[in-house]
Amino acid sequence: VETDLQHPVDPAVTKPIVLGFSQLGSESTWREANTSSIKEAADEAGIILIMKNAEQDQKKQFDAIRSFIRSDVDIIAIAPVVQTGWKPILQEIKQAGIPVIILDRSVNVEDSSLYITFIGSDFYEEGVKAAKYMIDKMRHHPGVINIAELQGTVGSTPSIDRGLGFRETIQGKSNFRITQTKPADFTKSGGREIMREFLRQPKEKWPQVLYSHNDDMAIGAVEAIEEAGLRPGTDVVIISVDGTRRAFEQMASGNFNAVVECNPLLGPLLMQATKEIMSGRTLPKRMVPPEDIFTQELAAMEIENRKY
Ligand code: GYE
Repeated sequence: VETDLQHPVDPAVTKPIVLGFSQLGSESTWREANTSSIKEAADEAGIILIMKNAEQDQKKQFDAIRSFIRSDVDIIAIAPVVQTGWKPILQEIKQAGIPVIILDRSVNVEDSSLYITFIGSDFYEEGVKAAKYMIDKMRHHPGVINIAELQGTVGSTPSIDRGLGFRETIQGKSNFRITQTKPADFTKSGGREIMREFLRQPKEKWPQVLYSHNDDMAIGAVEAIEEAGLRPGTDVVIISVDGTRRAFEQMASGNFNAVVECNPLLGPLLMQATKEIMSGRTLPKRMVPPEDIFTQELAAMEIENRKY
């Protein structure tokens, strides 16, 4: 072997890590904050990021992942649009010898060796928090309480688990009834549309509480509620999830009553995990960012602290 004396190999100069990231879409304020956080954190960490937006289409995620495999990235991160159907593609990645991080939403696979770690919130717990707030808030309300629910993307972990945590918490409390529930895809326009649909139904079905799986849909719903001549936050108690600055503004103005926090700023954690995996360290199978619930009382004060 000849050594190149003019260009000796400097062990201190290592190649930057290349991370392929399949982002599921750009449906919400949460998602925008998530995408920016990942871009910024990659920049800061000196990691080369190849990001592809799948626009809510799992097949596009598969295409993106295959392109990452072809260009031989060091590591792949996936924010999965829905939680089923991942086994074959994860096996392809495994065969290519590339480590995988699951981010934000989870995947339903039995073989947990198909990914290194899952970084994301406890959506079930978020549903529990929303229901507990509601039960307390409505404790003096006589009679049956109608609940309308705006679901997120069908088959997505946050929608499934936010629904489940909420339902299991109100189970056995016969005065609480979910009278209207429908997916609105985590979008503001979806929320407006479906809420209008709910309010076209007979008044007996109208909700005293709206539980929305994210802020954007709830903001859309506020418009529909006002159009119907009802006061959001008073005639309809509104509880939503994410905790965006916009949601805090809605709380401060009295339209939303409570917001369960779900943190999108996962970039720094993702980059840290990436570096640790590349340097051969083992990571916990699950990483959950700390999260809170906020109510109207403190909203105005908290607005300026919101980072997304
Ligand atoms: O709550 C919603 C977004 O997967 C946690 O997706 C995320 C959810 C978030 O569109 O706003």
